[in-house]
Amino acid sequence: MALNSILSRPSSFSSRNLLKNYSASDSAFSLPIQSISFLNPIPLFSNVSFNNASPAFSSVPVRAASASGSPSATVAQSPELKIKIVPTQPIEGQKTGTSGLRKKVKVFMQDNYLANWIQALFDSLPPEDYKGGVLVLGGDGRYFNKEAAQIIIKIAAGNGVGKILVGKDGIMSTPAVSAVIRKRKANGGFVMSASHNPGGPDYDWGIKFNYSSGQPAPESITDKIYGNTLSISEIKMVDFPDVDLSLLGLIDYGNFSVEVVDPVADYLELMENVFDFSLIKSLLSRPDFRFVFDAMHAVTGAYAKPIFVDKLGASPDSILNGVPLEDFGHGHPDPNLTYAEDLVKIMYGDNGPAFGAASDGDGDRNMVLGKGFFVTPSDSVAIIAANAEEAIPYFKSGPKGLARSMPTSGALDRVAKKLNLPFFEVPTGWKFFGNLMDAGNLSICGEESFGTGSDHIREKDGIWAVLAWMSIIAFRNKDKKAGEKLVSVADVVTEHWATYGRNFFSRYDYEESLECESEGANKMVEHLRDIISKSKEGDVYGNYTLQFADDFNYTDPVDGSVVSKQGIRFVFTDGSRIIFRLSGTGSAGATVRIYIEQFEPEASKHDVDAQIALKPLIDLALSTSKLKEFTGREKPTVIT
Ligand code: VG1
Ligand code: CO
Repeated sequence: MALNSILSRPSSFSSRNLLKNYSASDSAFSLPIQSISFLNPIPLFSNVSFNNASPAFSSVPVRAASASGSPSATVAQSPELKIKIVPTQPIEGQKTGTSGLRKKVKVFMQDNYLANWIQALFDSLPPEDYKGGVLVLGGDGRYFNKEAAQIIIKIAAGNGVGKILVGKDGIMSTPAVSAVIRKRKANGGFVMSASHNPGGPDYDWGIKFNYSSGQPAPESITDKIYGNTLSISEIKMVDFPDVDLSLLGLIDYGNFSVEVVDPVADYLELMENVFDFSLIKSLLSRPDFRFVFDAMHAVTGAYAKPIFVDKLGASPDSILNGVPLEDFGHGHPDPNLTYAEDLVKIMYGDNGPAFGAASDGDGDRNMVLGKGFFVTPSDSVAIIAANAEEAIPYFKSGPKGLARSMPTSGALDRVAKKLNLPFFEVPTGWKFFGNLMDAGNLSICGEESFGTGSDHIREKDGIWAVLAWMSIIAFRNKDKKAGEKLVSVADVVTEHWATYGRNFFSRYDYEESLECESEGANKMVEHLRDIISKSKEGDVYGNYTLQFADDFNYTDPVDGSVVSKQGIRFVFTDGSRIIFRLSGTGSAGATVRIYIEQFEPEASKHDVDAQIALKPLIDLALSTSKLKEFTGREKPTVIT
């Protein structure tokens, strides 16, 4: 019998028969399984009968009071847990991408698929990093998280972890997991999420691992995990019954315990230390200021009400899609102009509110909008950095340094220059910021992909970014009397452009689909690599003259580690850039991303639509790459 099928599921779990319907041997299950290969599947726990199980403990564990103050009881005296060694075989294709391992949920539901990866992870860590230690477990509430949580808990117990802190119902946002790891001095933590990818039986699932600083595991660890997935032969686990994650409290199994915690408390406390909540409250309680937050039926649904409504006084109807759902209400929980449709309609509609924001599946991304006005993420991080010292108490001595991912526009560079701050350009993916933060060289950073954050944790942070923007708007309006015109989001952005110049920026995404097969996308990349190998300074591209073209390499200034091939860039003499990358967060096929940027110092030319301002460069990007020829794609799926 397979592990997945012996795990008891809550009866409320609607699709508990799915596994039966989609077992590895079932011919009906043909699409996703093609991407994985079971070399010789040995079902997990094949020799264990759960009904007459000699459960791994003899007395029923008792839930006791937790740090978060829930029901108190006596802790059960349990003998040492019995560890079960379960034979397994390697499964191909378990290599992590930009942020964790992401696959179709049905791939993860295959026998041992998740269990193998989790065991490979423990096999990759030095024992002192987890034996008897504390790990955090959270997730975005997506389909399969409930089962996955039980698998992770049982394997953690089997590998000698001392304690797991789990968010109630398995819910905890990515930034909150990072915050809890840091606050509770845990050894690391898991996030069960495929982030902005859609969820539900036909969509995606994912897992990320963060280590003790709260930072996403670096490639040195993820490479080791991948290596171990190729040679794994056994899984260590304890087969106690599923843990009830719906009640707060401590469940003690003797040498292992599970503490179900409030996913919001530690995170909220941190936010109260970073920001001036009374300043933000003064803005949200103004009758002439309206705000709306779209949680996209994802994890920030659990955070929005306690923070924005209960603490900061926003009206309850300012939260849209505030209940986390396993399939995100059939939505694509990616906060951009295409997928955050509900919010965009409101903000661009008649009588729209002054401020709108959205967050993604796992709560680490953000989109900020003013009334009928979109703030590009590249501008957003620059504006937060420029205003942080006066508007956000955490930065009262000024930021230590600034950083952005390579494709993100140069707006932040200009702020760093003006404020005379250390500045860093890193590859795409939040894991590259952590070392700079730990070394005390970096405070505020961001990515063009709706990720913004600071060294208050080691992940990008959607709600933090919204609170940062609220702080800036509140600070600018703090002396405004009722009836006076308020400084708007658009005012803050246009003033910023007037001071620093405007970096016009756009990203075209050709998202994975049957039409965008990996083969065409890979050939396009080969073609581009061929061009850059022959290119030289002074080459003429339409109206642009090439300064250089390369495939971005990065040497971490703190630990000296090197990563290469992080994106093909064409940089022109006027500072304009065209960048090409393949996504590392998809679950099948290929997603091509094209990033286009051009700087405009003249304020009189700032009030132009980015698509118009960038048209010549966009055309150049499409013709140089021969994208249509290689991929057959006529149009991007998402334009930012
Ligand atoms: C994308 C973004 C990248 C971000 C990553 C994880 O990666 O471009 O900037 O760090 O997603 O974000 P890629 O490889 O698909 O371009 V999240 O919120 O999905 O964890
Ligand atoms: Co995310």
